[in-house]
Amino acid sequence: MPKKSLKQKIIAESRRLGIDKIGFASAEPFYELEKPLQKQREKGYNSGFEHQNIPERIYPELTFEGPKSIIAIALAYPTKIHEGVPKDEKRGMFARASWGTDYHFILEDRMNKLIEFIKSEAAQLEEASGWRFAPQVDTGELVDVAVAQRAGLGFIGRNGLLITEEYGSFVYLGEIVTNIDFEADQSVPFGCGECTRCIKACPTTALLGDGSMNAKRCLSYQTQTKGMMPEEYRKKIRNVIYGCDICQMVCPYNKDKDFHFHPEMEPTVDEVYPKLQPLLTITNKEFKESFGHLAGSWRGKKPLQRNGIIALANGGAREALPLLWQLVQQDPRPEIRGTAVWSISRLGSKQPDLWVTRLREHQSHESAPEVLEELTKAIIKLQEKVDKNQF
Ligand code: B12
Ligand code: SF4
Ligand code: SF4
Repeated sequence: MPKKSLKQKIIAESRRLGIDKIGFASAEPFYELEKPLQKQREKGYNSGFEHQNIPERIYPELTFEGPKSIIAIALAYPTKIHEGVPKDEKRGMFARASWGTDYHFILEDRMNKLIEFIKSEAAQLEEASGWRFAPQVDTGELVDVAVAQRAGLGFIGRNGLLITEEYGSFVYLGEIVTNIDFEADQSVPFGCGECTRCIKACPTTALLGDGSMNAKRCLSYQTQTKGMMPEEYRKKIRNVIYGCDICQMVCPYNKDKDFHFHPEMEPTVDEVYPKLQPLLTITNKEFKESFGHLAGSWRGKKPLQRNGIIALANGGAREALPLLWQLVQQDPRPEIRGTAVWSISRLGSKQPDLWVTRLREHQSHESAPEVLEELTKAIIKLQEKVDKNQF
């Protein structure tokens, strides 16, 4: 069978399987990424979540010998929730890439089905016995946006993300490296023009202007770390306890983009806008049941709880003070105690003398350096308030 007709059959099948966009690229090395990847590493601008072996990122032949093509796919995800978000109590928010079932499972499922289809087509062909497939999404060695760009799914914007014409950047990406030689699609030219909206809107100046970023300054990264969050980022996350959507929300290519093609991706309000106080004392079992299927739970509950404590302070939730004080006294995790101290220093300013007394008292029971540091800063801040009130 000529490869062209196989390609057409794959495209038709991809539609049937609920793959929103598909493209074909050559499996030539990604030489153009070598310098940016090295530079990012030298400067310490990596998040640490990306695949660490740079040659494997550049050379698809290190995935398996003799790859010829890469099939790139994109699935569009919703940006608006249909349910209203109740104003009952303070809630956090997961960024949109963590709405519904973890996209890794959804894309893996689609790619595996597509591979099955190609294999079933191949069954009639002798040459097909040696065909190989390596599907990957996010955690694989390749740079997903670079593959998608080469395969013609869209262009890489100044926010570093793959922007498609039809769905904007609110798409998940995956790819299948294969040794079938497909005709490659045309890549899409850079489409940002003179626009710099995302760069101006990024609250931490993480975006460097050329599509690259200092990932350590990105709020998405900061919400996924396990230790204390550096103070400069705490107010900036507002109530978002996982990820950040700002450089996508401001992008003109994303205006009015909101696709609900995949039932598994539909968010429910209590999952993606969780009530913050209950989140802070949830057991591991409850956490797994309520949030375990979200992409944003991959680092476990601690970072989300830490961010939830910050979000309570950012939302002025004084009603949470008793719970925060309980955490300071009882939680075994220093990051949780330390962050709760910080939130008390902001929420306790109506009764600064009470909180100075309590926090001073607590200093003698505390041994973790990060908590002691937060206690010192909180006491100074609240004492200033006490002094000011006396005049
Ligand atoms: C590590 C990682 C992160 C890190 C670092 C992000 C980063 N940009 O490097 C953190 C945690 C911060 C992160 C955040 C997010 N991520 Co992320 N992340 C990844 C991951 C696993 C690796 C990325 C990587 O290799 N970076 C290192 C190198 C490649 O980046 P770089 O040195 O800056 O190089 C870039 C520039 O040089 C530029 N470039 C090169 N040549 C040219 C030419 C021109 C003209 C231009 C403009 C640019 C350009 O392109 C290079 C590639 O981006 C990928 C999955 C994968 N395997 O690829 C997902 C991935 C990029 N993430 C994704 C998503 C959804 C997000 C978030 C939106 C999630 C959220 N809501 O919080 C944010 C967006 C932040 C942002 N603006 O990038 C999606 C993006 C989908 C899309 N439409 O592009 C991916 C592809 C996962 C997936 N399979 O769907 N992520
Ligand atoms: S995700 Fe947020 S913090 Fe990260 S680059 Fe975009 S706007 Fe900046
Ligand atoms: S906001 Fe503007 S500069 Fe940024 S990615 Fe979108 S079009 Fe490009």
